Amino acid sequence: MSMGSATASSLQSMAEVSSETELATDVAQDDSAQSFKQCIAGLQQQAAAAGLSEYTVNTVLAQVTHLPKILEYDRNQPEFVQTFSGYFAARVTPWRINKGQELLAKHHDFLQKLNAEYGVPPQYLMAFWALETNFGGIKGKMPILDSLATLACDQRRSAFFSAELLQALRLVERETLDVSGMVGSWAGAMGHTQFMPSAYLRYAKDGDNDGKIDLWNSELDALASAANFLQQLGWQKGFRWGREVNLPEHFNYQLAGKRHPQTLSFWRDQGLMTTSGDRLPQSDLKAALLVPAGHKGSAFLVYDNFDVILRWNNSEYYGIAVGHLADRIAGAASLSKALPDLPRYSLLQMQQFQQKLNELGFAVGEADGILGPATRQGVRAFQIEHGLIADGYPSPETVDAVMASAAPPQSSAAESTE
Ligand SMILES: [Ca+2]
Repeated sequence: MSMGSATASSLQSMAEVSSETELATDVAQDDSAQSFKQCIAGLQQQAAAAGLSEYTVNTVLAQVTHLPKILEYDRNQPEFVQTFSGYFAARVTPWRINKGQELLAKHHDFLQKLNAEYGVPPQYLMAFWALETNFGGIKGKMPILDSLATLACDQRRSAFFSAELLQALRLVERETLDVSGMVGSWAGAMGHTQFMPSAYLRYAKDGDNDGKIDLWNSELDALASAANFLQQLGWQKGFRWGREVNLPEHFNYQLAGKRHPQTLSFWRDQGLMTTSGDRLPQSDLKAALLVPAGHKGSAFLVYDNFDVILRWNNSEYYGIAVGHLADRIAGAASLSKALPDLPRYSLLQMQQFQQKLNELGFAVGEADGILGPATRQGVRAFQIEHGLIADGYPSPETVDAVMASAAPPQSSAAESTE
């Protein structure tokens, strides 16, 4: 889920980082305990007004606890910028392909039923399941109500988490859940599929027909819920997510980017080929071209269903990993190119690089260290002007050229890329 995109695996490393941070003084803790109490009183009023039962309002909600470590997770920023190669290699693994195939066989009949009902092929459900919780292996252990209450009473995203907390309480009532078993990620995502409370209420299904929807303990409930969720997000039956393609020599990389979809016929005319060397079909189907690791890495054409994957978790890396893992579980070959060895920039280096691009007049927006569409666009414009391959990827060559442009920078991001 987007708010739960802090999946369990990234949570573990965050926990390691933040365990070293000591908490505030006793005085500050007294203050925050007092304001938390007041905040909960306000939420109790909201819950009562929303029609939740007196027991839920005065007992369940009254007993939630402030968890300062949740705020540490929320504030934590990674030190290094994630590369596509690093992200992909950690998520599309031989173990996951094998396990996905095993589970595909185990649940074969049920998955076929889901495919008929929701139009989502089984391998995609396996891929989401793998990326969200490693097939249920890492579902998160944070108490959901405490986590959501802590975030609801913090000013950063209070409205969002207050709403999710009320939905979580509604869920407790509807499913008669035992609150102590209601655990998940620090940001409130639950069960095999890491659904936020609002998604659980709205999209979860009783796959095993026992009269309850249990995303923690029932694999069939989780799979049916994922299929229903994807259908509701707009999954187009009979279409794939995308595919890896080969680009011709001297390809015009200005055509790449999520924001520039073109028809398959257009891409065919540009000389794009399948990885087995065939021309693309003539078709009005729209597809955008992604080159997430620059011109040395694989290129992908992505269709409408890729956007559906991004509605589950808004990250192009995530979308490609889910799509490719699904293909692999269904028996497809690995990527046609090795993952390129990409430089590992610190967040600070990437921010300095973005700032420099802004100073040079290549507007990349806020220098947040994130390699998003605006940054790729600005990098591409710089590359064109400097006769570099305009793939929008900050290769060491590009970073060197940017940082060496015009007035000498305060520190060179290129130095540590060696
Ligand atoms: Ca059930």
